[in-house]
Amino acid sequence: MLYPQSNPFRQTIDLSGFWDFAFDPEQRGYSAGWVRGFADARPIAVPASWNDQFEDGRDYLGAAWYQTHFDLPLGFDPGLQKICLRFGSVNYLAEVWLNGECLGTHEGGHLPFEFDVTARLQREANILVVRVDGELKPDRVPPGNLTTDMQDVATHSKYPNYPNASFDFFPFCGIHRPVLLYATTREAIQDVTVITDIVGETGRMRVTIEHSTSTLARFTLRGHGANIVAETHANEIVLDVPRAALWSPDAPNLYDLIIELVRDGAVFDRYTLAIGIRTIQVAGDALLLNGKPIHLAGFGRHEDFAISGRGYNPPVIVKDFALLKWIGANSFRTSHYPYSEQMMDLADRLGFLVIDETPAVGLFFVESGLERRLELCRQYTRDVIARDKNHPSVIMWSLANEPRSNHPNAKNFFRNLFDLAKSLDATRPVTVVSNKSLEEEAFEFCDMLCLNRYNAWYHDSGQLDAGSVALAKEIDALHAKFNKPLLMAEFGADTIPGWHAQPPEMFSEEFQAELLDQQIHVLRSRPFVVGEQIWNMCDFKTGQSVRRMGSMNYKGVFTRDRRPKLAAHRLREIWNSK
Ligand code: BDP
Repeated sequence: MLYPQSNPFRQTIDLSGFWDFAFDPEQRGYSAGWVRGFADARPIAVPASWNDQFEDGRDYLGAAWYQTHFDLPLGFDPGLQKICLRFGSVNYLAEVWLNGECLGTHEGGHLPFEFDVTARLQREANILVVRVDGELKPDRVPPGNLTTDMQDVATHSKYPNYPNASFDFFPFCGIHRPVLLYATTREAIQDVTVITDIVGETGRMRVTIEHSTSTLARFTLRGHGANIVAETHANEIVLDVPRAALWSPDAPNLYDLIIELVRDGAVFDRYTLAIGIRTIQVAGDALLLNGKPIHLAGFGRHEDFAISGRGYNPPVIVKDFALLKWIGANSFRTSHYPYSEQMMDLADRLGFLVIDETPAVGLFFVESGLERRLELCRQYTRDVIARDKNHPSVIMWSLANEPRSNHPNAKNFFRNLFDLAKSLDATRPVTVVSNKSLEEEAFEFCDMLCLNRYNAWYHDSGQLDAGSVALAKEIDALHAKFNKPLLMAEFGADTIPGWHAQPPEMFSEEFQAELLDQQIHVLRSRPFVVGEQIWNMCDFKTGQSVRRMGSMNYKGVFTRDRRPKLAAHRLREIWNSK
C-alpha cells in the first residue's frame, strides 16, 4: 500500500484539523440519522485520541461520531481521476460515510485503510462522517473485558486495570493519524516492492510494480553519485548500483527511486521512494546487517503523550529521535503496534533499526473466539508488511507481544502466522516477543528469540544480584534449548523521577540505573545475545490499577515529557563506550 504523494501527477490534501464530535453512549446516532451529519457537536482535534481532550471522555471507550466538511480543490477531478480517502489509523473500529453513503468499516487500530470515493464526491460541501467504537472485547485484538473463564489463562496479572484491557497501556481511542484525500490517474502505480541485495561492491535492487496497464515503466535512481535510468514493459526490473553507498545506522544512505509510467512518450504517473540498500539476516548466533554482526541497543516505546494520547504528534517524534541519538541507541521496537508511517520514514533517514510489531498484544488461546483472533492477526500481519516492506530500517517483523502461548492451541496459531509472514516477505527475520521463555510455543518458528524479563523487579524484587544470576541462568538455558540468537526485548524497573536511595531501592533512580547496568553486563557477556532493548524509553499512561501509580507505567528512562532520569546518563555512557 503506497503512502499518498503530491507531484505533478498525484494530489493529496490533509483533512486534519478541528472536526465536529459527539459521544454516543446511548447509541442514538444511527436512528437519528447522524450518518448524514449531526448537530450539537463539540470541536475535537484530528488526529488525536479523544480521551484527554475533554473532561468527560477519559475512560469512555464506546461509540463516538466525527464529522467534517470539505470542498474539492482544483486539481481534483472525479471525472478523470481516481480519488481515495485514506485513514492512517483509527482505534478501534471505524465506520465511514461520505455524503450519507456508507463507504465501509474497518477493524483494528494502527494500520491504514482507504476507500475509493471517486463516484461519491461533490465539488463542494462534502460531508464526511466517521463512527468510531473503541470498546474492549474478548474477541477483539488486542482484547479486553475478558470473561472470568478467560481471565485465568489470559490476564496480565491478578490486578486488572480499569479500563479492563489485557495489556499494559491506556486503550486510547479515536482518529489517531491524518485523514488524507488523494487523487491519482486511473491507471496509476498501485504498489511497489523493492528488495535489495549486495553483490561484491554492487547494490542490487529488484523492483516490482503493480499497475493496471501494460505500459512502459521508467525507473530513475538518483543519489550518492548515481543517476541510473532503465525502462521496461514488464512489471519487474533489476537495477545494479556499482560501488553502492549501503544503508546502516552509521551511514543511513538513501537513494531516490523515481518510478514513472509513460505512454506515447509522455509521463502520466510518478511515484518516488527512498531506498536504502542493505541486507539483514540471522546466521548462527548472529544478526547480520550487510553481512556484519550488529548489536541492537535501544528501547521498547509507545506512541503516547499528554493530551494528544496516541495521536500523531510530529514534535514528539522528532524529539524522540534526538534523544535516541543522544543516548547512543541504534534501535527500537514498535511495541505494541505499528507506529506512524512518518516515524518509519524518519527511522530510514536517521538510521535506526526497527523491529516492526503488529497490534497482536494480549493474545490468548482458549477456543472461544480463536478463529476470529487468528483472522485479525493475519490481517494485521498482511497490512503491516504491505505498509512497511520497503523501509530499510525495518529489520524484523514481530508477530505478537507476550502471547499467553504455553497453551496447546498456540502452536498451530503461530505456525499459521509465521507461514503467512514468510510468504509475504522472505527477506526479513520473523519473531515473537515472549515472556514464556522455555515454554514458548512460538519460539520454534522464530528466527531470533525475543525475551521479556523483569528480574529484580517482578521476580526477585529488589534483589539486583539475585536478578542478574537468574537472568544469566535463564538465557543460557534458552540458548541451549533453541540454539538461536537472543534479543532481550524488555527489562527494566519503574522509577519515580526525583526519588533517590542509597543503597539502591526499588522505584529509585539509582535502582533503575543499577539494574540496567548489571543486566546489560550479563547480556553482553554472552555472544548469542544480539541486543538489549530496555522497557521503556519514556514513562507512559496506562489504565488505573494498584500496580500503576497515577495511571502511569514509570519504567521510562525518560519521563513522559522527555526528561532524562539517572539511568539515561548511565546508558549514554554504556552505549557510547562500545
Ligand atoms: C511486559 C509487557 C509490557 C508492560 C511491561 C510492564 O510487554 O507491555 O508494560 O511488561 O509490566 O510484560 O511494565
